[in-house]
Amino acid sequence: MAFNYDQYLRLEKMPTLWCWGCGDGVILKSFIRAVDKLGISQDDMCVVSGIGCSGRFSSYVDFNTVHTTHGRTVAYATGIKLANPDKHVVCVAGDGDALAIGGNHTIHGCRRNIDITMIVIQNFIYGLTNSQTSPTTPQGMWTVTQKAGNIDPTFDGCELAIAAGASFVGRENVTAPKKLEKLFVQALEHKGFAYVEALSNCHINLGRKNKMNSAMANLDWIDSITVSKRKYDAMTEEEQLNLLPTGILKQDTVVREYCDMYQDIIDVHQGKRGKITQDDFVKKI
Ligand SMILES: Cc1ncc(C[n+]2csc(CCOP(=O)(O)OP(=O)(O)O)c2C)c(N)n1
Repeated sequence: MAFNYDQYLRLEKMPTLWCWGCGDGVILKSFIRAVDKLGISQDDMCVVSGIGCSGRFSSYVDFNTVHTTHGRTVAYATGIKLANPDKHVVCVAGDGDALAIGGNHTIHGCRRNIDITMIVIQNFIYGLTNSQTSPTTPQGMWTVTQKAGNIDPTFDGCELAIAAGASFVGRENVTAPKKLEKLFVQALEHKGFAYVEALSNCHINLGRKNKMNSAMANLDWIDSITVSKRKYDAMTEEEQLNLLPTGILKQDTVVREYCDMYQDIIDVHQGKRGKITQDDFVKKI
């Protein structure tokens, strides 16, 4: 029987404001299936989104939701998680939201390794505001702010998250919704900061002047630049150039999670344990 999404949706908000053929709907449905698979109660889930097409995510799902300011999902989510460590807290942000205006918050969420799942909807462009260059726009592409072609070097959000200390980093493509669902399950099960990049199409704003002005053409292009991590690792550096590996790119289950460490502080103040020392952070291998 086909999966029934109704229980998890705010049906009064339908139809969505997303463009016809936008990958954001695929990501939303994959996420809902992941939550359902894990049996997480809707009351135990909080979705925090920023501003952008991706920001609409929190309007459509029937969980606890917060539609925050541009680039500030991680800041809000950190407060929510520290006050409710037993709940699942998920950020949803666009590539502009997560890596441009919100880049600093993303870095420090990763560094703290707080138990938040961050879904970055990576469509390579500022979608909502009509095609400005984002940190992930490939060099040479047309944007409304760089009509002669983008000269800015391109950011790899997953590499950034790995370097900043996120304990789970993964990437998947909307053309593989089952894999995306599985990656969301793994990220939600992981205790620590999970950075998940969902590659999505924006044929309306990225595609319109970059020779892929249909959803299929944009998705074909995304397919052409993605390769599984297993295959990617077997390639030479030259072959890897301009390709994005998919799947789980990093998982560290040993490093301590921030809410757990925060509990240590509470315990110190309640006289339940001695002061925190460097030994509290020695990795158990
Ligand atoms: C502080 C602030 N600066 C700028 C904006 C304007 N703005 C709204 S959404 C957006 C970018 C959206 O791009 P992205 O985050 O990649 O999300 P998408 O729409 O592609 O999902 C911008 C610049 C804003 N709302 N608030």
